Amino acid sequence: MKKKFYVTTPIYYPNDKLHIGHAYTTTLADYISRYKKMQGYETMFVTGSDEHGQKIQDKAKEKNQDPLKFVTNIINEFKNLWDKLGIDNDVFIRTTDKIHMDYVKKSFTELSEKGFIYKSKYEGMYCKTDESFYTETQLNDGKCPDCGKVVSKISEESYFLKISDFKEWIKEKLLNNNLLIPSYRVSELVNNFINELKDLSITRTSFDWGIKINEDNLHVIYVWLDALQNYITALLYPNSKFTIDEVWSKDSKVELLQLVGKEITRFHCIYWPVILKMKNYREPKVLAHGWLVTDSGEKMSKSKGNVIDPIKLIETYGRDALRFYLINNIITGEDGKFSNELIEGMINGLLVNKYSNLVARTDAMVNKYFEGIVPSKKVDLKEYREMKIDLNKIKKQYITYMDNYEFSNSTKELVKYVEEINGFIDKTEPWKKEGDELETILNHLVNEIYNISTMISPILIDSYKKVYVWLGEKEIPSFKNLDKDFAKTKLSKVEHLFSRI
Ligand code: ME8
Repeated sequence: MKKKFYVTTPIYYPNDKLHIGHAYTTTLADYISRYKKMQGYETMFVTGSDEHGQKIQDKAKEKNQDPLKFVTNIINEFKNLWDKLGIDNDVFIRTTDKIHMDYVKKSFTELSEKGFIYKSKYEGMYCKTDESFYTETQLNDGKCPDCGKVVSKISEESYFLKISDFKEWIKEKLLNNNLLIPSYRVSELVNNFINELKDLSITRTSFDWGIKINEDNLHVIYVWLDALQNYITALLYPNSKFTIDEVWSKDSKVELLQLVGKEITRFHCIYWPVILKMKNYREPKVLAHGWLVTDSGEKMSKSKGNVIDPIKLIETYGRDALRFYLINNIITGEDGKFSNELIEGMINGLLVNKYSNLVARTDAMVNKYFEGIVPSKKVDLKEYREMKIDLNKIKKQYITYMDNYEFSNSTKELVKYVEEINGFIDKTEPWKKEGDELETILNHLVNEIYNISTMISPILIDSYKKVYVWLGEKEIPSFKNLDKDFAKTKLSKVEHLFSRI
């Protein structure tokens, strides 16, 4: 039976267009999902939109639009972006879809019946931008610790989820169960949130743009209980490849990865595991990545107005270049900078000089010396031996990084490989060679380009195809098919891969 892999991104708020930060998370998810497919997994990849809540309702009102109409327009832009970026998700879940809403209502009833929900009164400091409550001690100078905006004191009747009953349980899970990577974020979470863990307010009466509960018609479900359950309800959609039980039951064999930005780790690593536990399901596995920041180190966010539109970047640089920058240049887990200068430097220095040129030079030589037909390996070349290219070792190291979700390290391994092959050209100077030696050099080059392009195919989704067309390669990329010999292949015309900016 095929191994199975389930990967999710946060569902983003459609209060505005998405920016490069959202593109970052979704690109990582797409990368790991395509990689797992190459490894022979059956994969399911979910992304979507988190459509309820006061923030959205207010924004729609500002525009004089019905909230559903307002968000639907924005969601079409989400989908357009994912399409342009080559995101290959299976399900796009909207929290306003009936499938999701019905489940969330039923879930409220189920959790009530199990005794995990009670009605009381909420008093606390609320940040509208982040849709979350903070205790006085969590505030920064009286302002929201996440976005820095003014919070307001709120007092209203609310239903609560008995999260605090699970304080010791979740602490133990966080400390011992690898629930959250990178692991250095665990102590942050335990120190800042677990010790003060309170029950979670899960309904509101102050706005009505939300899922109404069956039990009490004044209350709508407050965003996080609604939103987090998307990771379950996505499995009820017609395009779902797996069932809820397959993914979430305690004895599930499905490999799981939930990508989130570090600011929502708390929700995904405290509340979400507890909700799952209440339903008698397994724990999640969360990877919390860092933020994309501006040159001056400021987090890019809609509320700060310093965001970059990924559609424009795709139009200027192409999606392969953008995907590569996000995966390679931002150290997975840490904050990383993005600017036009930085991506242009990467494109010129790496994608053009090292990769695209390697293909163009090899193509030119095979055409010039052998009329476009890849020659055979004739001799054992000293320069090749000395490089000590060990494809199995490279592959193993690359796979280890990927299986540990060290995305930026995985590409470094491939960059090293490309650099060695470029070094091989510099050392052998094929234009000065002839006969068996020349044939052997060019044969090596073509075969290595195939290996590199295959391994990089989950990121450079258009470029690898151009290389495959050039080589007449019809198979879909797979680790099993590496190390082929293209001797005697008639090369097609190669489409240009990357241009200098
Ligand atoms: O939080 N750098 O939605 P959201 C990197 N609806 N990633 C960034 C980023 C940045 N500067 N800015 C945003 C929500 N992101 C909730 C989630 S899930 C059940 C509900 C990415 O639209 C990152 O993944 O505010 C972050 O966690 C997410 O967008 C926040 O998106």
